[in-house]
Amino acid sequence: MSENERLFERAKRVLPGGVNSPVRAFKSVGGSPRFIANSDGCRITDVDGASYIDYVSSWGPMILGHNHSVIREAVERAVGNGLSYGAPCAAEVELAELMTELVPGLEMVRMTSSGTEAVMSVLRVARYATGRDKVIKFEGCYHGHSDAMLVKAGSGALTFGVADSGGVSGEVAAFTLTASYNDLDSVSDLLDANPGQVAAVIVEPVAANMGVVPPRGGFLSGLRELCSKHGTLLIFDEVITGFRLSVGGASEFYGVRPDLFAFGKIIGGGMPVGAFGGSAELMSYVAPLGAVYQAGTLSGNPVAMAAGLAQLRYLNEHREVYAQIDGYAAGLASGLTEIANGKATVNRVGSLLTVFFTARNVDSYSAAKSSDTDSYGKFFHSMLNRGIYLPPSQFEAWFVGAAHGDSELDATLSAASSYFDGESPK
Ligand code: KE4
Repeated sequence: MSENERLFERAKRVLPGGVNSPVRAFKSVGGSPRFIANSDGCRITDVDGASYIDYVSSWGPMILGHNHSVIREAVERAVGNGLSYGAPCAAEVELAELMTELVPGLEMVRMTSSGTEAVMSVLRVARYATGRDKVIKFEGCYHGHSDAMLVKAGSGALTFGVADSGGVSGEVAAFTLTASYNDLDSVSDLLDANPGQVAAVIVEPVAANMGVVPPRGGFLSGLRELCSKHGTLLIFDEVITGFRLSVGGASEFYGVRPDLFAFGKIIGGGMPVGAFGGSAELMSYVAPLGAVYQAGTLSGNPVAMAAGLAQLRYLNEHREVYAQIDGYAAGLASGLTEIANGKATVNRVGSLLTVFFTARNVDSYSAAKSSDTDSYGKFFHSMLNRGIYLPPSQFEAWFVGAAHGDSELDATLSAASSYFDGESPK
């Protein structure tokens, strides 16, 4: 038995499913997860000493690669000054100042310790600001695991949401309505059916949690217009896209300005950080300034702030990184498209991509769900065995970072060729 398997057996005795986050368990691709011992650049190494080119990148934070010297040194300095104070520190001010400088329309932020917390809190602000209870999300979009976001569409006759997880009460679910991504009519229908009742529409500006599905032309601007018309606040969940698509995130990349934002991942540099924000007016509702209570023991933690600040400063001062990672992802996407030769569809936005095992054009959740997940599982393990670590689910994004280079691109395409050639009839 390998050390990975020994650890997984131990883990399953004390951690539900042997993991601290479900997607890590390899359930949708089969097999046992790899327990990672260390990481550097674009590579991770498991406890059995096997090394992989990493396209999970901790699910997005490691845009500069693992163990980047600028981030490591900033963390080492911060650790020398103490781990946590439970009191304000300069780094949280500096990170908030940089974020509000970089993101158009972002005037004030509150730090949290996860993206889930950021989304949960920003929805509370939206409900208070509008005096309305309902929110609209999109099927297939994921916004963390707060109750109101673990909801799916009710039956056709109903516009009320129904729980999409155990333990979420029906009463809570009823206030979350579900629309179809890239389908503006589905949003206007829900807004018309719930006049004056919808506090917010929350959207991943680039859907990445159904796999990468780009917004159709006019979709995001259409949401902006619909929300303005109905007095509903538009929330961009930029936990993935924030500071990834550009230094100003998706709102700058697409030129559409939401009322409120949620952030995470990259602003933590690998440490636990989330944030939410918007106009000073809307954020003035947040305690202790206003009536919306929101708090956190480790919010603005000095070590986490140091990591996020180091990464964001580097991205701001080296904006050529965006062209570099987008260029790598473009080469990877076009290479994979050619190699798959119609057996898979590759979607890409910036440095995010997904290989969908379907011949269909994937521009909706239903199209994404038509993918053959068994084939993805075989592809995943074929690539893993060749030293390429992909997301262990068809419905996730691949994350390219600045440490991925030509040799990794060649190795990835070569491994993919071995899979697809092996699949082609002789
Ligand atoms: P966290 O609570 O995991 O920090 O963030 C939740 C979240 C919110 N919004 C978006 C758009 C997200 O993608 C996420 C979390 N992303 C997943 C990956 N698809 C995290 C991986 C995991 O759950 O283990």
